[in-house]
Amino acid sequence: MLRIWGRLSSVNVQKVVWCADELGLAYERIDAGGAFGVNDTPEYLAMNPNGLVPVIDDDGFVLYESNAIVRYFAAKHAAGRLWPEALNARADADRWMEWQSTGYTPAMVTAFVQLCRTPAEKRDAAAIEASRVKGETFSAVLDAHLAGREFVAGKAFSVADISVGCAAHRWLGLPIARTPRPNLERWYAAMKARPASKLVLSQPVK
Ligand SMILES: N[C@@H](CCC(=O)N[C@@H](CS)C(=O)NCC(=O)O)C(=O)O
Repeated sequence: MLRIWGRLSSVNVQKVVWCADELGLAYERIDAGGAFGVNDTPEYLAMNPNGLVPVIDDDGFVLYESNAIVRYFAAKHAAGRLWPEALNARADADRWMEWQSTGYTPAMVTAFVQLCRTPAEKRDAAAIEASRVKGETFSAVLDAHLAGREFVAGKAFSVADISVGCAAHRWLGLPIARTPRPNLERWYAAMKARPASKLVLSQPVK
């Protein structure tokens, strides 16, 4: 039995849920984190001492860190497909997952927290703008990369599309002014058209 802990509004939980749906896995998802709590209980902290979501329990194998979980699912259920086996192709997909988790998502996190989780009267306009500008810089890199490309890494859908796709979903859903990015927007529309992304990419950014 596969269990996934985490609220669907979390970008990191979204990656794991989209990947599980892409692979057609049967799972139970338990809301945790944010207003749901759960992630501060001793039982939860025994699974993830960081107290963050997501966490999975796959027949007794407990794992946290969203990108590691996505790669675990892909390696277990779609070897050579969602996570390429050829070394260079695998490194390319891994590179974009790192880019998402260490660059793109952190760039926009202040804008997200300020605009979606902070009461209007307590918002810091300068911090929002600085974060928006950083998000634009990363979005420009992704847009240029996607010119003439159907997928983020290689010639087929991969784990990189899932991780970067969830970050792009947040970026495109933020209530901010954005520079049009035709390649990014075309690729995102294609990601959104995938049946397995329906649950995740229809989540409001909040
Ligand atoms: N590097 C971790 C980051 C996990 C993380 O920061 N999760 C956030 C939600 S996106 C969280 O648990 N926040 C506390 C909460 O939701 O209560 C991963 O990719 O899984």
